Amino acid sequence: MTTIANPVPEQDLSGITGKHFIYTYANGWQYEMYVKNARTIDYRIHTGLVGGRWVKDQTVDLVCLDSDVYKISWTEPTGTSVSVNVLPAKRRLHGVIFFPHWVHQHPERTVCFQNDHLDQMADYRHQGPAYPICVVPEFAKITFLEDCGEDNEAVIAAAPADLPQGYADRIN
Ligand code: FER
Repeated sequence: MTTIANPVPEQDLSGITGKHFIYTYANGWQYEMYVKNARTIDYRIHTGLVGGRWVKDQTVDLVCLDSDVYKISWTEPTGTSVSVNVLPAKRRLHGVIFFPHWVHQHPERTVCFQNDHLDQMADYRHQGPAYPICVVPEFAKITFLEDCGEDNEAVIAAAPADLPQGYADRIN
């Protein structure tokens, strides 16, 4: 039971840590996420405004809201902020992406393996402009889901363009 003094429900993250999933938002954008551990995700963006972008070791806030309901939130080095609700068993996801104005104007600047360009991203973020923020709230269907265990560096280890043919189209 939660109370005013203790509003935090039981935090069992074992249903999300180690999970690797591919999902398509209602606007057609296809994303892939690996929840490497309770503090860290790796991801690839297959299609959409910043398709081709990929990132390892993004620090996140991960919580359990209820059984089979998780929320993952973070701010990117670019200044883009994301909050994603994930319901793995229901294969349902809802993401809200908050793009700074400069990313919306010049998405191609962020399409890279970000880990190799962190100083460049910090420069762009500083340059801005940040405002107006472009808010993109969308539901998505999880089309592929597997358990890879925690801290597996092989799950997200190549650019979206260098994956085997059909990699992101697998359905299970
Ligand atoms: C997601 C939505 C947005 C996601 C990542 C982003 C891994 C990142 C966007 C960006 O940095 O431009 O569902 O999952």
